[in-house]
Amino acid sequence: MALRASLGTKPGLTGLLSQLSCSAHAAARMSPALVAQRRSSSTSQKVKVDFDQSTGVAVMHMQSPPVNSLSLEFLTDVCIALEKLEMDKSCRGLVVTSSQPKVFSAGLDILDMYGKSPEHCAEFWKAVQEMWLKFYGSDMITIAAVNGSSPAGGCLLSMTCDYRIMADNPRYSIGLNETKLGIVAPFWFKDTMVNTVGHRTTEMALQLGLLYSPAEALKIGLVDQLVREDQVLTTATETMTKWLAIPDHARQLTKSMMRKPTIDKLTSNREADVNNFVKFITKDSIQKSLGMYLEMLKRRKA
Ligand code: CO8
Repeated sequence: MALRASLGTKPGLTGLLSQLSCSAHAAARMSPALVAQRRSSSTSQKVKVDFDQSTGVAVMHMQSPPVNSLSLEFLTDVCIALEKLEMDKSCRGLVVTSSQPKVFSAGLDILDMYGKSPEHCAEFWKAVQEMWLKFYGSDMITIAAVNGSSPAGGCLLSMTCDYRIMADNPRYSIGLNETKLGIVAPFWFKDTMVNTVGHRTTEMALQLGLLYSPAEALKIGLVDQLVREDQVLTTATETMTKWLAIPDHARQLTKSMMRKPTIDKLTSNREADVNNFVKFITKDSIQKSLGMYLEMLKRRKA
């Protein structure tokens, strides 16, 4: 406890075992003036974070136009923002949402995997791993406010969260559609989906590269709740209140118990996973598939 106080950081899931007595409640009774002072906002070009210290809840707005595709630069900004929040002991919950119309995130930036050097691909993949490790292993309560389409890496990002609320708009879709691009979701994408919707559903979803409508996603448990589009963020904030009522140490230990084996599988194989990715993605046949997919995206627009 003393260590946590002096460093001003969260204890970390492993450190929690020895710190079961730590305080679980950040919300203090404050005057309105003090409450106003305790709202802070930090912005990189692509990530805006609003943190309300009176509730201990931050909202991360992804604002990387046009479609929040997860480029190396964007992933780096997201990881830095997340790291800062994780280090702040007063931040207990995080809502992740999109500032872009109609899209939560278009997944990994294909341009970071197409026509790039092996060195660049390796750098990029390390950043993808880092994002997943940080979100999936976060001590904070994480809620995805999915206010638009969320294919592939976008779906992965939302699945790393503890709870998913999606806009009930049949034009939106969510899922791991990698096979449709001629690429293969790596084992930790697969594991995250298995942990979310179960083995059989994942097996079909991954092989067929299925993108689900919000109603279908709710049915298979890929998202937890559908609400009207203009209510996604407010519902996320309301839902957060319920999660905040649980003592942090108990919830965090439970989260760790559920997720640690999946996380350990990647952390003990990170380098091999990077090498596999680079070897796979730089193959001529895979590059050709990605090129065709990019063409298809452009044609569809025309
Ligand atoms: N990466 C790069 N650029 C993209 C991406 C992307 N993922 N998605 C869209 N764009 C580009 C489009 O090409 C278009 O560019 P331009 O304006 O230059 O023509 C621009 O963004 C806007 O796109 P749209 O006009 O299509 O926007 P819409 O609002 O109509 O549609 C969608 C938004 C639904 C998100 C649509 O863009 C879409 O379906 N995008 C593709 C999504 C996708 O399939 N992503 C998969 C990425 S791969 C991944 O995340 C996991 C890879 C795991 C690798 C494993 C290897 C071993």
